Amino acid sequence: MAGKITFTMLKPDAVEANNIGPILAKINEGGFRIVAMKYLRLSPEQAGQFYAVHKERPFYGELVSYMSSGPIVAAVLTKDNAVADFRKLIGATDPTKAEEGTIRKMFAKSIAANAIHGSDSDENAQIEANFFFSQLERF
Ligand code: IDP
Ligand code: MG
Repeated sequence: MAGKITFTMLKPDAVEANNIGPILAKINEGGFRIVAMKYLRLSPEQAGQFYAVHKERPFYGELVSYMSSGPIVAAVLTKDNAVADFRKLIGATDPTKAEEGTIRKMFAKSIAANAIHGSDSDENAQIEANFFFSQLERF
């Protein structure tokens, strides 16, 4: 069976727009439980490390400076089939292509400032959760 945890960040645009509450409500309505959460600001070094897989992509510099431009909320979520179901809930990377009712369609400003992150695999969910949280329970 697919894994039970995924990792998310509410990105600087979502925090700046005061959308933490509405987005967390959507996450709960989607059937996810929040099992770890913190509010913090990434340094450029930390943002670069988190997104190291995208180092060769043309938007890497923009992404790193954007993700360190203001505070974020990082959280670990649980649900059966968490990774795939959460990707469905947040919608496409480009909000103009995201389906109606998805978090990115509702809250994202642009393809870079797209409101929210969601892990793309069970393995990355664990790696990303461990990047922010050191004392995770086992789920
Ligand atoms: P994802 O967040 O939907 O998994 P990825 O392709 O993994 O999308 O890209 C990571 C993040 O990089 C995106 O969420 C977005 O913030 C940013 N990004 C992706 N593509 C572009 C682009 O073409 N221009 C600027 N930023 C981008
Ligand atoms: Mg991704």
